[in-house]
Amino acid sequence: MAYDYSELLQRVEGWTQQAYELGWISDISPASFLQKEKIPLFGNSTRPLIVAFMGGTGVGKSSLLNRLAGKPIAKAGVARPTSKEVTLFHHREMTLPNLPTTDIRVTNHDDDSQKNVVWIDMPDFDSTDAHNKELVLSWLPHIDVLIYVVSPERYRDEKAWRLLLSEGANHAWLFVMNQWDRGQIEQATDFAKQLHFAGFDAPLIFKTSCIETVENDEFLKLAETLTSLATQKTIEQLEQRGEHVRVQALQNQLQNYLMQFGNETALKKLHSHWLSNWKTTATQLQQSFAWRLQPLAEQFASLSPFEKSGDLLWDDWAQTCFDDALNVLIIDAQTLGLPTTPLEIELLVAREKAQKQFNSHVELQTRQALVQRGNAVQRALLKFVTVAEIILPLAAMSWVGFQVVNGYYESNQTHDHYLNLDFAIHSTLVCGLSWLVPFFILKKCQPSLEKCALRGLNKGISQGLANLNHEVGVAIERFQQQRATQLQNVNALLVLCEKITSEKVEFAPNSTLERMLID
Ligand SMILES: Nc1nc2c(ncn2[C@@H]2O[C@H](COP(=O)(O)OP(=O)(O)OP(=O)(O)O)[C@@H](O)[C@H]2O)c(=O)[nH]1
Ligand SMILES: [Mg+2]
Repeated sequence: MAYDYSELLQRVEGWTQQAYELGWISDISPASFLQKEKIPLFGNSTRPLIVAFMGGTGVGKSSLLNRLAGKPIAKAGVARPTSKEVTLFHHREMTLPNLPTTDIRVTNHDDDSQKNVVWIDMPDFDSTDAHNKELVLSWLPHIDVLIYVVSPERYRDEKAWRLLLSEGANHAWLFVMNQWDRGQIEQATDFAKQLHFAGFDAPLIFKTSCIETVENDEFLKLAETLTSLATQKTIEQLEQRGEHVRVQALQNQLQNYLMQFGNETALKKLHSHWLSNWKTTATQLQQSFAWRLQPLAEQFASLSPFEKSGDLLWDDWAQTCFDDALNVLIIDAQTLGLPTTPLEIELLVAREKAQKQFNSHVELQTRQALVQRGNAVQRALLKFVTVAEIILPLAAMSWVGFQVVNGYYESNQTHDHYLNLDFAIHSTLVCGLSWLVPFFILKKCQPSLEKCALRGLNKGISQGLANLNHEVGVAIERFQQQRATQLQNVNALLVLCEKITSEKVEFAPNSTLERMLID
């Protein structure tokens, strides 16, 4: 075999576990293929053919095994159901190390012609006793050939029929119409038709009677057919086919998972739906914050400390509003056919950190606005005016000083009169104005602490909301990446499945074995 089946199962189990933990699959035991996996009854590689009588209660399964044994080894009777345990009948030299200890009865024989067959009588499948059904289901994975026993009156048994359809490909099948002593040929023909409908082209049906000898009793033929099949080659072929069937079931299951992971278009739609929903939510939040801005700005301006984070803008109402938007996103994902649990897990961080992150953005921006008052233009102008407040009076005074010195010098030369009253008034005015004008501009243009806080709050709100949107975007992106990884993992498993099933198991057309199998 190109790839080891048990290795594949191990890998599938590993993947199933982690995919379940991350919420990509919803059930820890969805892999029916893993549940059905055999715990081998035999320690060594060569093993006998395992054959079991299965069917509704009272059709004569135990009676058939007793007939084969030549003595009453299994309980047969009129009580319904009679058998409540599994009866094994095999050669004395055979050892079955891994047998379950409860509900089992073992009888040995010395017939060497039956050395390679283990016969099993199972309880009825359609039982009113749930324990019987469980017992049958737990033994099914070990069975190579299922002998489906019916009676002429009860060959249309619904439950057993459903089992046949669901388990069909997992085993080889033989059919027995027991109680043939009261059977009609039409009933056997109708049964054959029914099997044909189920997928058996030429089913092997044996008519038997365990009570009285009837004409055409085919019990010996049945025993011989099974004994002839008990070769290592057939057992290996059946085993390999069984594995193929289980791998195919596994492939179907994995394909199912792939479908549950949704598609790329859905992912793109999810993001664009979020963006348009977020616009509405952000506007709603912004409007809801408006009435609290003024008192909050006043509190910031008064520089009184905040006692709790709820004192800032993000309150319970805002959180509910944000949660609602995220819930809509999850419902959207569900509608678009995407798995919701991993998305919910990713969104949890954004959900839980919303208040802290939003409030810290608002606080930081407000604090910065209080430190750096006004906008860039205002700040440049204020700087300029502050400088002017110093430079202009100095310049004016220097100019006046120069005029005084110059006037004095010129009056000495020309013996003209020295600086007059006008000069004194004008120079006082120039000096005064050169100081007063920048002083008033500075006073008028300097924004109040309250105004700055308000501006910081507004900026913080915008940044906080943008940050929330960014966080959700990141969560969607992580969800997208995780999905890609899961897809990769499942596809890798599918390739391994393909490797196993590519090796075909061929059966000779129309051979006994081929007639016992359906796809
Ligand atoms: N007429 C007739 N009766 C049979 C035949 N085989 C079995 N019986 C009777 O059918 C009844 C049920 O037989 P069992 O062998 O206990 O049937 P079973 O399928 O094992 O039933 P459960 O253990 O309840 O599942 C018994 O009374 C048998 O004597 C048969 O070939 N012909
Ligand atoms: Mg029985």
